[in-house]
Amino acid sequence: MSTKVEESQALIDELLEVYPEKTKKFRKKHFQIADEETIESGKCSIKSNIKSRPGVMTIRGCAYAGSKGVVWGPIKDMIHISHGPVGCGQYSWGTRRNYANGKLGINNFTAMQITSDFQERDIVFGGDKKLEALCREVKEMFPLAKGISIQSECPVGLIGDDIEAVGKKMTNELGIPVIPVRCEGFRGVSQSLGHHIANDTIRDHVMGTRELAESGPYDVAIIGDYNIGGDAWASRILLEEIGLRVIAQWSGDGSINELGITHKSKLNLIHCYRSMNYMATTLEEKYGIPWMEYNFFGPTKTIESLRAIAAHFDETIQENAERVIAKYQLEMDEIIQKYRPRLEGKKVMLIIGGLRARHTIGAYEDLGMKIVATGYEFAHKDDYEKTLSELHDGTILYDDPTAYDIEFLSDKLDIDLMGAGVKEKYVYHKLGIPFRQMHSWDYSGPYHGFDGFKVFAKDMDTAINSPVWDLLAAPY
Ligand code: ICE
Repeated sequence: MSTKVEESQALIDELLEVYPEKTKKFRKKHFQIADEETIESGKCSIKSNIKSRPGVMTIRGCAYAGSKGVVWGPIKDMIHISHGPVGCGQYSWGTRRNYANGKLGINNFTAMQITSDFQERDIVFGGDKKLEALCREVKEMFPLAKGISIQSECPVGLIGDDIEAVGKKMTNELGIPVIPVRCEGFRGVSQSLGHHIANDTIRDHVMGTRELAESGPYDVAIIGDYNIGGDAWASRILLEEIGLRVIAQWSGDGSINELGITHKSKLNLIHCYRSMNYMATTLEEKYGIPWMEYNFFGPTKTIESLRAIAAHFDETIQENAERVIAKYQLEMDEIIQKYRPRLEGKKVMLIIGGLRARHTIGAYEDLGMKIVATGYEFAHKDDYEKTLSELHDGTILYDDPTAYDIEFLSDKLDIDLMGAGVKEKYVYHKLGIPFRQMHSWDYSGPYHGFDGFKVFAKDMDTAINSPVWDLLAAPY
C-alpha cells in the first residue's frame, strides 16, 4: 500500500468513527481508495445503487425527478404533466436549465409547469377523470403540442389510478401520443430508476415510430445530452464541423420526432451513459445501431473523443476532425496558458449525480487542478468501474455520501473547490469554501466542447480566486 493510499484510508477510518456500529459497517462499503492496482484493473468493490441509510442525509433525488426532470422534461414540443399534488412540479420547475429553441406555448413548452394539482378528493376518489379533463384542456390551450407525457407522482401509484387506460383513451381522442409514465417517486432508490422507466416508455411508445425523409451516411444522434446552459449546442456544432449530421438530440432541445427517427441513425453517441445506456443498447439490439461513449469536457477529452468518433467513419470525416482539432488547438492553449497558472495544484472535491463525477475530471486536469475525492449520488457498478481509470493513487471515491461525509472530507483534505449541487452550495459558501454547482453550472455554461471549456476555465478561476474569500471569517 502506498503512503497516499494509507493516508486516505486512515481518513476514511476516522470519518466512520462518528457513526454507530451498524451504520459504520454499512457506510464503510460505500468508500473505496483508488490504488495502482484498481486504477489499472477498474475493479470496484464499492457498494452502489442501494437504499440510502435511514437517518443520514442523502442528496439523492427520486424516480419522478429522473423521468420528468431529466429524460422527458427537455423534450420541448410536448406537454409534460406533473400528475399528482402540486409540489413536485412546482419545486422542480425550471431548475435544470435545459435550454431549448422555439416559441413558448407554440412549439416549446419546456419553461411551463403543468400539473393535475391533486386534492384530497382526488386521492380518495381517484384522479383519472381529472387527468382526462386536463389532457383535453391541454389540447385546447396548446393545439400545436405534439404529445403529452403523464409523469406520475407518488400518490398516483399508491391509490392505483389507471393512467395507462387514460393514455390510450386520450391518444385516440386527441390524436396525439399521450404517454403514461410510471415514475412514482417511491420507485427504486434514486432518480436512476426514473431514467430507466422513462427510457422504457420511449422504447414502448416512440422508438421507431417515425420516418426520416432522407438518410445519409453521416447521420448520428446525440444521446444523453440535456443541453444544460447550451451544452448540446456546443457539442453539436463540433460534430457538424467534422461533417456529421445530427438527426436527433436526446433530449436537450429535442423533439418527439427526433426520438421517433433515431433508429435511422448510423451511430449513436452517448454522453450521459448513466441515464440513457438503456436506449443505446435497445436501439442496438433492435435496429443494429452501434453506439459509443464520448466525453466533451475539457480539450484533452474533447480531442480524444472527436478522434474516436471520426474513427467510425471514412477518411473525409477523419481529416475533418484533425482540421477542426487544429483550428481550436491554439485557442485552447491560450485559455490554458491564461488560467492554468492561477489554478495549478488546486484541490477539488466532487459529488455529482451519475456521470459528471468522472466526466469532468479531465477538464479540471487540463487546468492543472487535482481531484482529491469524487463520487456519485446514484451511479451503478459500471459507472464506478469506468471512473477508476480517471483517478490517481490515493484518490477517495464515495457513493451516496452523507452531508457529514463530505463536510468531514472537505475539511480534512483542505480543498480549494467543491463541485456539487444546490443542496450543498450554501453550506460550503458558509464554510468559506469556493463552490461551483456542477449540475446546473450555476447560472453559467455551456461547459461542453471547446466553447464550453472557455466558460468552464473562467468560472473555476472566478470561484477560487475571488477576493471575497479573504474577507470572510466565520464568526464561530
Ligand atoms: Fe446524466 Mo443533476 Fe445528467 Fe448526470 Fe443525470 Fe442528474 Fe444532471 Fe447530474 C445528471 S442525466 S440532473 S449527466 S440525473 S447534473 S447522470 S445529477 S451527473
